[in-house]
Amino acid sequence: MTRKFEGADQESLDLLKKMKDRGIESSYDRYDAQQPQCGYGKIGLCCRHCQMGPCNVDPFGRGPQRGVCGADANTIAARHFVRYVAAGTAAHSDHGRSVAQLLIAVARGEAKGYRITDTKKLFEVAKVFDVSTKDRKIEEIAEEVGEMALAEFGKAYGTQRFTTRAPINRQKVWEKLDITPRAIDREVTESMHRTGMGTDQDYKNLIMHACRTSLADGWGGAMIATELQDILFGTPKPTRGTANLGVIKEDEINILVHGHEPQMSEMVAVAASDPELLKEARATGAKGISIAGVCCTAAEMLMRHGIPLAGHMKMQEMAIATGAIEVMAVDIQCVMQGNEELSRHYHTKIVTTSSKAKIAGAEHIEINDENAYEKGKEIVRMAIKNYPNRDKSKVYIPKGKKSDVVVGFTHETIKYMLGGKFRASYRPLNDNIMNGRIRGVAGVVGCTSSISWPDQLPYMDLVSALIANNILVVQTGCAAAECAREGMMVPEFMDKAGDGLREVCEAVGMPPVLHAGSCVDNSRILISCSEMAREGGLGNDISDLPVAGVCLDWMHEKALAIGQYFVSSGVFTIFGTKSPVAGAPEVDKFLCEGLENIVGGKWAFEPDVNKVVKLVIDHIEKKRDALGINVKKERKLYDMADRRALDAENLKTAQAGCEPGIAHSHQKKD
Ligand code: SF4
Ligand code: MSK
Repeated sequence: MTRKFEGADQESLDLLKKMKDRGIESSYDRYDAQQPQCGYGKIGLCCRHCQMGPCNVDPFGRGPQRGVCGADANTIAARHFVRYVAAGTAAHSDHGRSVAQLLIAVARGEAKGYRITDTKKLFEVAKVFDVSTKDRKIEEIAEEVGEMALAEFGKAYGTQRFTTRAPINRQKVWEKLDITPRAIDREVTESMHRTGMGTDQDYKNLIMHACRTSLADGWGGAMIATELQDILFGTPKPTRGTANLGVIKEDEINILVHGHEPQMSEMVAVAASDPELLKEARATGAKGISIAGVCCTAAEMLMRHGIPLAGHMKMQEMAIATGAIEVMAVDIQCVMQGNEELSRHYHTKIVTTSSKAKIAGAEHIEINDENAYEKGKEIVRMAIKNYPNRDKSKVYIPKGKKSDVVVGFTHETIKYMLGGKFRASYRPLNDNIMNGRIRGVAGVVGCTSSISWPDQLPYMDLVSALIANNILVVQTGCAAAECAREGMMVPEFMDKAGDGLREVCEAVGMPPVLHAGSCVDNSRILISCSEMAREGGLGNDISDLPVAGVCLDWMHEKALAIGQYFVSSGVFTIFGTKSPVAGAPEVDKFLCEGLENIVGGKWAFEPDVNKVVKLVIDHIEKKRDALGINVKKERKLYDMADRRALDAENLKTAQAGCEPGIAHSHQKKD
């Protein structure tokens, strides 16, 4: 494939050009080398779940229509989809499990360097878990909360406790369908069991289990990760920072932290400010030690500490190719194995830190709850020692954009910003949606991938169009990082919003594009949606809200699990690729149409960004119509009878403490 090295994101393109000129392979070269990729696999028609296979089904009807065991296209595609969801759920949830274990260790005084930061959040979670807080020490409460969280993974009976945070009507939908998630490990295990040879062979039954498994992610493992991380490291608040490759410092020792769990990155950041290590750093001639983040670790560090964001998933190679990285410390998920080979062309050391995620050829410094601070120091010292090996002739740090960002818009922040410290509530947001200043809310989340060349900025195009149409955008993960780099996450960007949205942003002083965290933090969006439904005026279930979810450039299984838990929670969710089950039109139709009548949410798969914009707007307007909040007020000359009727209505609504016209919808539903 012929690639152009000029266009949008010139910084990344310049670095890719340098790699190419030096004969260094990138993920884009590997992507090209993989073409044409397996057509069966792309559309969900390849099964290799047993040794009689791999089996393919010919989508054109010219070849086999069943696998050796007799599995048809629907079964094969649905099983393929369920395994995606199960793998994504496992990834988020295993992350959540580590955080629960760390919380217990901290509470027991066994984790040096960590502490409990947000006791308010601890009390909130304790309430959901029925943990008594009366006359108890913080450590006692934290230990029991940690134990309860850990029990969510393997308990023999009962369902996920965080599901009780959903609106009552949503909980009833799940109960009726018997998809309220049970133990997280059970749902993942059952997914693997059902999708093996000779077990579940009814695509609808399989997809309903994908719903339940995904809910064990969003309202289980992922939510545990987010909430317990907030307890340990602090619930993010609006914080300023900078984003893009230009945050890498030419005259300092650069350490990149990459992956997902803040356990490692927090300790490396703490160690980097150790006076003794700073002294050692300066002795090498460097001006200091600089930490920057890549991928979702970047989001965690940026929103809690303002530590700069170097780039999103597909920029990890470009960051190394600046030639100015002494150490890239990684933990879990979204770390390319190609980094190790790439690092050998520079002086960069790749350091793995998790026992679950080693890379052949990379250095391994294992971080656990007990040794994290000491190991963090070891990593920093390794970077200091490596600094003299930097080859200045290979250093190229793009001097282009280095964007300011304001991040940290959790559901708590949104509530406080809109409602004020003493009356924190979603009421103003709901009111502004009802009066039409804000048409609705879109969650634009998820990955970036090496499928799209850097000159494509799909999230930027989408988000720009949505805010221009007065749709408030909430972002997480690498999608958020793309928009952060493009300077869209500052209050000044409100100038690009439609009049209504701009008016609200001006009044509150917030950007029209809100950064809500990493990919595991999509659970924050579920809570925001629940609060909006609970606040009243926008229906009484998440599926009634004028909201939509979008992920354009998805690559990880986690993204599909997130999409499925949004759908299962009642949200219309659009992915910017062809359907991963396109080879089985009945399964595709069930996901994209049938599910709406069952769970209230549905999928769409649409690679054209302009069409995605239209899908979001049309859906939001459809929901507004259904809520009756799109009624255009006609000018009316009131006669006396009309006035008397209006007075009577106003009196009635004043007695109910409500505004005219929205009396019923203002009442809290549960
Ligand atoms: Fe083929 Fe059936 Fe085995 Fe899949 S489970 S590989 S379709 S025989
Ligand atoms: S890192 S899962 S590319 S968002 Fe969370 Fe980014 Fe997607 Fe990985």
